Amino acid sequence: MSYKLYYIAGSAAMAPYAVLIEAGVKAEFIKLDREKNEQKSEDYLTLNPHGRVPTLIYDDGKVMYESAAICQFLAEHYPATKLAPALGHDDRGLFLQWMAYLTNTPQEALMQYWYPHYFVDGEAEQAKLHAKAEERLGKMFDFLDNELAAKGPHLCGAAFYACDYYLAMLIRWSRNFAKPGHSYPHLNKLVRAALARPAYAQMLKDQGLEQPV
Ligand SMILES: N[C@@H](CCC(=O)N[C@@H](CS)C(=O)NCC(=O)O)C(=O)O
Repeated sequence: MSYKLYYIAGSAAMAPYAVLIEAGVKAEFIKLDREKNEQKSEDYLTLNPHGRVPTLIYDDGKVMYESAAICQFLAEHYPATKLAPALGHDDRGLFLQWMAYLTNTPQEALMQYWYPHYFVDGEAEQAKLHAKAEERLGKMFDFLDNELAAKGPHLCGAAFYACDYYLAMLIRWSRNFAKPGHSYPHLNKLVRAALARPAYAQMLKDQGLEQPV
C-alpha cells in the first residue's frame, strides 16, 4: 500500500508524518503553502472539505483526515511500529484515553490560542481568548507533567506510543508561551524521548523545524 500525506510544516500533520515514516512504507509527503492558502484551494477542498491539514490518501484513493485518527489508523495498521497497543493489551484503554484527550482538549485550546479569529470577532475579544487559552493550557500542562511524574516516563508508562508523538507536537505549539510545555521537567523528558526516535527527528528535518527542549 502506498500513501500520500498532505501537510503544512509544523501543523497537526507533524505526528502522523512521524508515524508514517516509522511505518517504513512508501509514502509521498505533499507540502501545502499556508501563505498561499493552498489548504483552501478548490482541488484540496475536494479531499478535505474543512481546508485543513493533515489529509491522508491510502489504498489508492481512499481519503481520511483528523490527525489523531490518522495516527491511530497507521499505528494499528503497522503493529511492528509498536506505536499503538493492540486490542486486549493492558495499555489499550489508556492509549485511547490519551489520543481522545489530546485532540479534544489541549489541541482545541491550542486552536483558540493560534486561531482566536475562528472563534470570536473583534481584536480585543480575540486577544482575550488567546490569553485565556494560554492560561488554560498552563493548567493542562501542570496536569500532564504530574501524570508523567507519577506514571511516566511516557503517557501510558514504559512504552512509547503515537499519543506521545501527539503530545510532543502539541508541546511544540506552546513554544511562544510565557511558560512553554517544554519547560516542564517531565514534558521536557517526553519531548526528548520523541526527538531520540529517528522518525521524529526526520520529520522535523523534512519540515525545516526545530523542536525547542
Ligand atoms: N482537528 C483537526 C485540526 C486540523 C487543523 O486545524 N490544522 C491546521 C494546522 S495545525 C490547519 O490546517 N490550519 C489551516 C487553516 O485553518 O486554514 C486535526 O487534528 O486534524
